Amino acid sequence: MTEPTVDAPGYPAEFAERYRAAGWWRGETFGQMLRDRAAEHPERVAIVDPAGGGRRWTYGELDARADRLAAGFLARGIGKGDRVVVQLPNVAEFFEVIFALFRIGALPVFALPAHRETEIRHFCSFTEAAAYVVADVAEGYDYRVLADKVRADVPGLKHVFVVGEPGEEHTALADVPTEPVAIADPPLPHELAFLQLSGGSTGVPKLIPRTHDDYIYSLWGSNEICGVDENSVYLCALPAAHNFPLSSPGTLGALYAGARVVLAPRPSPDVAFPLIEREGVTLTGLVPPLALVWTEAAAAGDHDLSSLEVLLVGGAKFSEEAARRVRPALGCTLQQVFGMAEGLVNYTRLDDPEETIVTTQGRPISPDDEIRVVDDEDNDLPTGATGHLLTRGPYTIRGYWRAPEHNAASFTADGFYRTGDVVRLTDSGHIVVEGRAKDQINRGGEKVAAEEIENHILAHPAVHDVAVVSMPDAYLGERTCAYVVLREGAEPVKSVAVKKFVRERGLAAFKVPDRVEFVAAFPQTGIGKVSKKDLRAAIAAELRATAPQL
Ligand code: OOB
Repeated sequence: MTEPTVDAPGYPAEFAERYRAAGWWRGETFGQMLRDRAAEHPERVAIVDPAGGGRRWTYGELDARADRLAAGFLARGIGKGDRVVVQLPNVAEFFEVIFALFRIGALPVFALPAHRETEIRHFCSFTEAAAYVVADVAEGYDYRVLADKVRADVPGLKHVFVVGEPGEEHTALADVPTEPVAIADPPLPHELAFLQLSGGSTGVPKLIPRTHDDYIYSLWGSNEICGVDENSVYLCALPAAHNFPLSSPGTLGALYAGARVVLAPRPSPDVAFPLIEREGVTLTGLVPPLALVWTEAAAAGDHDLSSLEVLLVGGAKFSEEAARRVRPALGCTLQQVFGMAEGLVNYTRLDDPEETIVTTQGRPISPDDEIRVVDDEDNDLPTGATGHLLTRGPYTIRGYWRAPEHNAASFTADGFYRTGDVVRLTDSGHIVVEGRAKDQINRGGEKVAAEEIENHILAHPAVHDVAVVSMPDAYLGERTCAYVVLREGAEPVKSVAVKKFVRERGLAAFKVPDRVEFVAAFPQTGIGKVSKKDLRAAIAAELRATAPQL
């Protein structure tokens, strides 16, 4: 049964029945999946954590740890349905924590290590989180200080659990596990497993409710397409909490297959290449800017990367020129991935012709993924025409969590998700991403919602109006440009001061505008709205005019 709940619209019963009958939804849960793998091969290594002193946890060990931590969470009053914000770097505890939460039916809320107090405060207060899990210090940043700031503003947040050395008001995660207990009310396959973050185009990030059934389908569906089996070794180079390295096929896909997960503390070649060589990594996933860096670094030839069979690239458009360089440079097959945390994931297939691999963003995982390409009035367009991508299917959500107004705008009445992506379909059914209609900047895979940054800049006392747009960038694909109109009579402000102002409001660094331009007024559209199209054209022209001549 998947009737709508108070928190989010579920899959209508007729669809749930269809997805079960088709065999997509297998009635599994994450807690049971780990239990099964541990029973099948307890001694096989599940997680390799070079940052954590080179720890190697077997399936048996991960399973036992998750049981003990689950019991400890229950003993501290965290139970089914409770939300727990998890913000961890790529360390083994990330998996111990999420599997413990999965087992008791508490919902991890997946924050990224880059998030700062504004975002974390929102996640904790909006989800009424019972707990927040952080590292002590990672990449030189002290998350305990962040936790204290958040807790001061969110009194309902009862627990802060720290991986490593806790602060005074915190609990060391290592002190939480207790003797395993039987879980009285374990989650059911159709129930929510976690809340993922949306890249978003609105003032605050929206939360994406994913069920055990739907997400697990995306895992084994991805495994089949990407050739992941028990002999695979997946390198997690991107932040583990992001949907791409989590599930496409990602760490959870690898664990579903009984494969090995290697955690890279950073994605740079100096860290990742020795790990590939030492651990015999067979596949990994990267955003386009990193894929470029890797192809260049591989040419130096200092490391044996011959174990690498598949490189998945997604999160932002991978240019055809860059895509063509992958196979010669890295000696592996490229798989383009066009996915979204809301659901739909497309892959080029391993046996697609090279031209398809380098010129398209793949096709859906499931025969039951419904794809529509429509015009501005939702009329279906003929194959090959460029239009808005709408989708519905066995692992695409029917609505955001506690967001009825957004849902009315982001979904059609019959449940199709409006992706905000502008695409066309090839005759072979592959999707080519041509652009975007949503008000978002895709900064090399990191999504910046224009409205969110505009709201922060508007809080500056000298600012009358602001419009945030993308500008082309050779490395990241896009960067962020804020056009600012100052208040009449306001003291002149420098662009660095605007950037500093945004940074000091406690936002992830990738959201600070790369460039700030001051103008007297904005160009307008025919009906008097700010014309972002003209602003984008203006900054692109300016960049061309000032680019160093080759
Ligand atoms: C992935 O997920 P999100 O939720 O961070 O971002 C989704 C959006 C898409 O709607 C699209 O605008 C863009 O990111 N995108 C791409 C792309 N992959 C994602 N645009 C062009 N080409 C691509 N290959 O980014 C994500 C989730 C799962 C797997 C892979 C990526």
